[in-house]
Amino acid sequence: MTTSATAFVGLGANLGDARRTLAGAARALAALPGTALRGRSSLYRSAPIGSSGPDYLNAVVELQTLLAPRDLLAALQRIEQDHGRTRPYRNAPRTLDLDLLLHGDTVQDDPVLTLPHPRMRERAFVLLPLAEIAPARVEPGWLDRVRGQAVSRLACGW
Ligand code: PH2
Ligand code: MG
Ligand code: MG
Repeated sequence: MTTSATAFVGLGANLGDARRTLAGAARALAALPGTALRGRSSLYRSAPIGSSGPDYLNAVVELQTLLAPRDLLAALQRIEQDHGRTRPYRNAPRTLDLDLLLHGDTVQDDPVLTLPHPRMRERAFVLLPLAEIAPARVEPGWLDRVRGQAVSRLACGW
């Protein structure tokens, strides 16, 4: 039997019209087969961490999906490419980054995909939007550890 999972995807962009790109990406996620968009955080702005270029816009969305983790990852990479993503070097500025943060309660670590996302706990730009839409998925104490990272929630919508 195919089972449906609740998945969380982190979105980021710091090149081009980031807000428009994130909105287009959310539409593309909602259009994936067997997938519904169940929630979206506010938009958050932050300086690049371990990266360079303009400030990032970040957000997190919740999906209900029949896609298995690897199939969803492949779909995220296709959507990144459709939005002009290039990978000239690690952490390069990007038009669109889609990170699979959580897929149900799946725990896995292989060369293709690690779940939960291995760096999500270190990043305020992931934890703050995730806590906004799914506080139960953010463990007590995680937010305290990223308190030094400046991230601002935008009042404007997507
Ligand atoms: N993504 C990175 C590296 N650094 N910094 C911010 N503020 N937002 C990001 O999405 C981001 C980053 C690698 O994926
Ligand atoms: Mg990323
Ligand atoms: Mg990524």
